[in-house]
Amino acid sequence: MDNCLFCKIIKGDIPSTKVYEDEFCFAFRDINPQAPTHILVVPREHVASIAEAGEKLSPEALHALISAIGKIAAQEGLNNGFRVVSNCGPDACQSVLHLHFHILGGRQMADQMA
Ligand code: DGP
Repeated sequence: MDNCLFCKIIKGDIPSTKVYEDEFCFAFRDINPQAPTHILVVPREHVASIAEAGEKLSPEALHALISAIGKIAAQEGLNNGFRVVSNCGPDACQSVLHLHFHILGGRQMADQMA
């Protein structure tokens, strides 16, 4: 999608620190990290959020996204655990309308999720 920030990052039109890519996914470091490790995993295909991912993405792409999260966590040495967050819509403060999973790790997370 032409005016989507994450589509531009996937295409390389906007620079990012890539940590992983495959046929279906792209992952890069968050510009405003909220933990020692903070990575965004996104599908190459534009979908706005997880609310429409099940309908719009192929089973292969959905599987690749979940697999990528595990591979990246291992690659980053998050052996003591990590948190995965996908903000969806205004109530969750989603600011970029291209589905993304935050991988947060490298410190003890708060007990409360929100
Ligand atoms: P969310 O609020 O869940 O939509 O998260 C969007 C995230 O995207 C937020 O943590 C900051 C990150 N972000 C925004 N613009 C850029 C950018 O240009 N580059 C990178 N690497 N991350 C960005």
